[in-house]
Amino acid sequence: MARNEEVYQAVYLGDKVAAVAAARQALDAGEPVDALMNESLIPAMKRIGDDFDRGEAFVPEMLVSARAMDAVLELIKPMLTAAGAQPKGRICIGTVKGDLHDIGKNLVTMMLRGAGYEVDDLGVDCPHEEYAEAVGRGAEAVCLSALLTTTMPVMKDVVEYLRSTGVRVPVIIGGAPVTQQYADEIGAQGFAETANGAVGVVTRCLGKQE
Ligand code: B1M
Repeated sequence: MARNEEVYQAVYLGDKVAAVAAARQALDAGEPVDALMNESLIPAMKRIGDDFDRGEAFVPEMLVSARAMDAVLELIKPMLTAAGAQPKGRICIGTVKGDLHDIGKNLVTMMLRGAGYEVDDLGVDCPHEEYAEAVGRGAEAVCLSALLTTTMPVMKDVVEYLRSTGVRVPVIIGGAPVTQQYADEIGAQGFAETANGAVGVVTRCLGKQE
C-alpha cells in the first residue's frame, strides 16, 4: 500500500488536527490500519527525527510531530488491537532517581512509540525497583535518561541493581552528559545521543528488524 501523503505530511509538519482528520478519512476509505502505521506514520516520525539529528529541525518541531503522531495513535489504538497487530517490542524508560528532567525522555518515548514499540514510561526520579517491576510486566529492555552530571552515576547503580536482582535485559542509556565511553564503563548494552538514535539502538539491542 502506498504512503498516505496527507497523513504523512500532517504528522511531519506537526499538524495534529489535520493528521487525525486525514487518518480518519483514510480509514473510512478502507486503508488498513497497519499500512497507515507502517507507510505513513512511522516514516513521518523517522523523517523529523532524521532532520533533528542533522540539526535541520529543533525540539519544538519534533514535539509537535510527536504529538500529532500520538493523537493518531490514540485514534487507531483500538483498531490495532482488534487487527491483532503486534507491537515491535516492549520496553520501559525512566529518568533516573534524583533527576527531574523529562523532555528528552519524553522525546525518546515518542520516537520509540512512533517506531512501533510499546513503551512503559516510568516517569522521572524513578526508583531502581520500578525498572525491575516493568521487566516483570514484559519489558524487553530498560532505557535510562539522565541530564545532570550528578545523576549520571545513578545509571551505574541501576545497572548493578538490575544485575544483582537477576534482571538480564539490555540497558540503553542516554542524555546530555552521557557518552558511549560511559555506557561501556558501566556495562550498559547501548547508548544513543539522540531520541531518534535511541530507536536504532533499541532495535539492534533487541535483534529486531529496522
Ligand atoms: Co535543568 N539543568 N536543572 N532544568 N535544564 C540542565 C540540564 C543544565 C545543563 C543547565 C545549565 O546549567 N546549563 C544543568 C545541568 C548541569 C550539569 O549537570 N552539568 C541543569 C541544572 C543544574 C538543573 C538544576 C540542578 C538547577 C537547580 O535547581 N539549581 C535542577 C535539577 C532538578 C533535578 O533534576 N533534580 C534543574 C531543573 C530544571 C527544570 C525543572 C527547571 C527544567 C526541566 C523541566 C523538564 O524536563 N520537565 C530544566 C531544564 C529545562 C533544563 C535545560 C534548560 C533543558 C533540558 C532539556 O529539556 N533539553 C538544560 C540546559 C540545556 O540543555 N541547554 C538544563 C532538551 C532535551 C530534548 O534535550 O534532555 O538532552 P535532552 O535530550 C536529548 C538527548 O540528550 C537525548 O535525546 C534528546 C533529544 O535528542 N536523550 C536520550 C535524552 N535521554 C535519552 C535516553 C536515551 C537516548 C537519548 O536512551 C535511553
